[in-house]
Amino acid sequence: MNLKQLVGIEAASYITDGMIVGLGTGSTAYYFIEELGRRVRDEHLQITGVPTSFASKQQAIDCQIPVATIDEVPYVDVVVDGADEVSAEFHGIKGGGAALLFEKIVASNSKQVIWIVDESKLVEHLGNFPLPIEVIPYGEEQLFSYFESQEYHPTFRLDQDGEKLVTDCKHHIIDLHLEEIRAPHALADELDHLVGVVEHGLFLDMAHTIIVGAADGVKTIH
Ligand code: ABF
Repeated sequence: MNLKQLVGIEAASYITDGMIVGLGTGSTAYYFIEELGRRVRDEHLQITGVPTSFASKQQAIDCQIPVATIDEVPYVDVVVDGADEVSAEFHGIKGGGAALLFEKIVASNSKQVIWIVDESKLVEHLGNFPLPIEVIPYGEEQLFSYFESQEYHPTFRLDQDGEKLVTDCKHHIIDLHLEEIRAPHALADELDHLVGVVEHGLFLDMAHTIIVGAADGVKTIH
C-alpha cells in the first residue's frame, strides 16, 4: 500500500452515517473516494458525496456513492481533499489538479476541512509549487503581462495537446513561479482584487486537520 492509499483509507475511516462529504480531487483523494465506495457497498455506509470536480463526481458515481451539488445540500460536514503544499501554519497551495475553484467553494461551505497528503507536501514556506490562478479568458493576456511586470514568472497551464488547459468552468489557469511566498495573506489580497482572476490556489486559514502519510506511518495533525 502506498502513502496516498494509507492516508485516503485513514480519512475514510472518519466518515459516519448521515454525513454530507466533500469529495476532493487528485491522486490522493482518489483513494479516499475508492475506500468510501467500498464502505458504501460493503458496510452500507449512508452518505451524500459533494464532488469538487467532474472527475471526482464520475469516480463517485462509478463507486455507487450518492452525489449532490454544493447547492443541493444545506452544508458539508467534512471535505477531504489533497493539496500540493501545506505549510507549518496549515496554509496550503492547491490547484495542481486544476480543480481549485470547486475545491475552494466546497471547502468554504464545509464545517471541517481535512487535507490528505504524503510527507513530501509539507513545507516551511509556500511557493516552491507554482501558484495556480484561475482566470477568465477575456483579458487573460493583460493579467499575464501584469504578472510578468510583478516578476511573478507566469506560465499558462497547458493540456496534453499543448493547448491552454480549460477548467471544469471553462476558464484558463496561469501558474505563478514564485519560489517562496513570505506574505501569503498579502498576496491573496492582491490576487482577490485583480479583475479577471476567478480564484487562486492559496487556501489560507481553511484546513482543520492534516493527515500525513510517512514511511513510519500515518500522522494526524490538528
Ligand atoms: C487537489 O489535490 C488539488 O488541489 C491538488 O493539486 C491535488 C494534489 O494532488 P495529489 O493528491 O494528486 O498530489 O485537491
